Amino acid sequence: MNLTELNRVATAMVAPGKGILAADESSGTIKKRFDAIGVESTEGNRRDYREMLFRSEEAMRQHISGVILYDETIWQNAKDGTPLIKLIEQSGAIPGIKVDEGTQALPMCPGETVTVGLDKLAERLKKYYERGARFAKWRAVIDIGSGIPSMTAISVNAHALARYAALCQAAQIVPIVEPEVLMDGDHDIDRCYEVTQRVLNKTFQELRVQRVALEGMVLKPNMAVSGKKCAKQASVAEVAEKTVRLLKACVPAAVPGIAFLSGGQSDEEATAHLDAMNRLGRLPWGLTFSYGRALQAAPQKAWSGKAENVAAGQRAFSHRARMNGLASQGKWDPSQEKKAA
Ligand code: 5MM
Repeated sequence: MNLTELNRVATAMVAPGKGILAADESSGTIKKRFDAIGVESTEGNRRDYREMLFRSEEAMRQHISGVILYDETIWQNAKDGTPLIKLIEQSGAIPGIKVDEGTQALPMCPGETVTVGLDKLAERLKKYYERGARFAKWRAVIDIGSGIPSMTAISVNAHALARYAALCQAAQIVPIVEPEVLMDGDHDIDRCYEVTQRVLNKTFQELRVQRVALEGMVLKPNMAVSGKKCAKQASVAEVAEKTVRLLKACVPAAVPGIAFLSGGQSDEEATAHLDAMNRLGRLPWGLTFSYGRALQAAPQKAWSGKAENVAAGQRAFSHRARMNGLASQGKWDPSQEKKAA
């Protein structure tokens, strides 16, 4: 393992003004997104949609450091025969790959899941590296509810995340470690804080036990936010202050960067939260975005599966990428949203 090179890639993934496009929706998830805009989820439509994003010159060159791909996409070619992964490389962004195989019910733990995909992972990573992937992603899902999460769910998911991360580094691939505490539910921000703290502490304990080099990874956490159904929604300032406090307590400074998931926040909320955190002063790590929905909802709607809407889809994507690029430097302002509209 070449740690200097892993650290170089991880640092580039969280470069100031840039962040990660999470375009790694599995077949089930992309179908849901396409259903919402009335587009059939065929292989061709998935290709056309992602090609539209990766050919968005301004967004890709200036605001996107890396793209997380799904297995189908990393082997797909654009309409003109260029591999989609080459479009990403040509834009200067780094290609990455989702390598988990989703979640399964966790035995003896009703309502909880464990993320699977470790079998044959070493062989798969080798093929992805040869294809050009320089980072990978694995998402663990922790739900908050009555009596959950259990220590069992936190522990087995942290163990799997660390196993995955160690395998990635051995294959010269930077692992994005994503332990997502869901924001569904009616819990308040303090409950989210407390659960996320337990999850992050256990995850970093496992990473150390399994000898993962913290300098060669990126963390992709949720923010400390109120549950979607909570009557009292925390303000932007409270989310920023509590999230940064939480991360400072749990994430060693050796980690080069933290790239948040959006988790169901609206586009503008996700941007405002990131911006407010970056305005809080000097932080030990780079703090940026690795958004799926908060980057793609607008371009999906603008495109709606029609070739004549490609330019509008690219404009919508570039706008969100630019807004989040500003937020990653604490330079965003709501008036910039209005100006573009
Ligand atoms: C883009 O969605 C990713 C893949 O999800 P599925 O395996 O469920 O299809 C997902 O892992 C994503 O990278 C993160 O959850 C962050 O996405 P959001 O939309 O929460 O920013």
